[in-house]
Amino acid sequence: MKQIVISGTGLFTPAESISNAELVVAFNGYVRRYNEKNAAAIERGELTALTDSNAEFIEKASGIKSRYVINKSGVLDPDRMYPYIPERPNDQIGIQAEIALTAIEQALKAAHKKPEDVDAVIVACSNMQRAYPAVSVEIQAAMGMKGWAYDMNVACSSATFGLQAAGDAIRSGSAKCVLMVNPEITSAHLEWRDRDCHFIFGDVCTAVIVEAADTCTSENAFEILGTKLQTVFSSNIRNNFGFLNRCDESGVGARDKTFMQEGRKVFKEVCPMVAEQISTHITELDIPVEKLKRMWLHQANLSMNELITKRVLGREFAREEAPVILDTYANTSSAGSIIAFHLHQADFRKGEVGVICSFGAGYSIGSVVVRKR
Ligand code: CO8
Repeated sequence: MKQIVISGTGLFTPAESISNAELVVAFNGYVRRYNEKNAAAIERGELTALTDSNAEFIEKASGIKSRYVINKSGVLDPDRMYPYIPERPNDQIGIQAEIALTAIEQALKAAHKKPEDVDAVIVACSNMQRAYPAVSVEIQAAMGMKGWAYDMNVACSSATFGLQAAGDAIRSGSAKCVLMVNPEITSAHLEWRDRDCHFIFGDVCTAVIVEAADTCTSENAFEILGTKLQTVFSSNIRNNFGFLNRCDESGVGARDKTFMQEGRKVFKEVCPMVAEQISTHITELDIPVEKLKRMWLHQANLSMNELITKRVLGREFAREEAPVILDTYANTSSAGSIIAFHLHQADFRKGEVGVICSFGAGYSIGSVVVRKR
């Protein structure tokens, strides 16, 4: 079977970042205003008073210290609590395609490829800015790439599912060199006014070049030894925003039209599934766990990643065995495991093995076992 490789990765990080302390000041400002405005209804028991958030709680519960965002001022305005991202005319590049360009250029450079070498583009992320045309087709045009492009969404697992799709396309002969890109503007679909989740997400874009080993000229490539995907339906992470919304006016703008989750349940149900999947996957590939140098895990929660890593390795572990980028980037949905891979792979020597693993809404889990060439 044709050997598939990851020959380059890239990362775009927005210029603006919000610390937990800044976020909590804005959130608590919103809470004060809400409670003052609704004092009479709260007094009558018709509404529940909102409770302050807390920066220490956020770091302790999640491991997140700050997050990058496309726009900080809108999020931190207690009268707004959403980013300002102005609509653009149709003859200008869209914001989601635009944030992809820097990451793509880095990935192409690392892979020693030019735009004309790429013949397929897959945009894999948890939300697209419009129904159509596909963001991937816009990116393809902006980069001057040929071939075909499509968008796909498997929430936080989009990138690992995208890597499998890219490998399959190359193996089947429908493409030679695939660009897989994850432009995540999570700030636009996070409910910044909900204390339970307002701290979770950040914006970013990652890009990956996938090709056959025989066309690869990058000195820093990883062979994909195997991909394994799993989905099990659950509504514990859910967002009901969609094209049918206007067909029932009663639900327009309701809380369920942005990100919602039962965080505790997700934690309890997903951790064992992820550990089991990684262990099974490496066993199927005849890789003893002692040979696993690194796990580039989805970045949703620090304790979650510690639990999964301990279960897979069966022992205490050093931080570099499961690197954390969550502290500065927060949860960037599909991009998290790819950021970890991009930033923490320079020390890999030929033959060393690691696993990229993502998990999230669906539920969905994807693992991609790689070996340094
Ligand atoms: N400040 C202070 N206290 C708080 C706050 C806050 N901000 N929030 C909650 N509390 C309080 C609660 O009221 C509760 O108090 P009490 O015990 O008195 O009732 C206490 O803290 C504990 O609350 P929780 O049980 O909710 O807190 P946890 O310890 O479970 O931590 C987490 C919450 C951090 C959310 C945790 O459950 C978690 O990380 N779970 C895993 C979640 C996860 O992995 N989700 C994956 C989602 S990502 C994905 O799939 C992509 C979706 C698509 C992208 C969407 C982009 C927007």
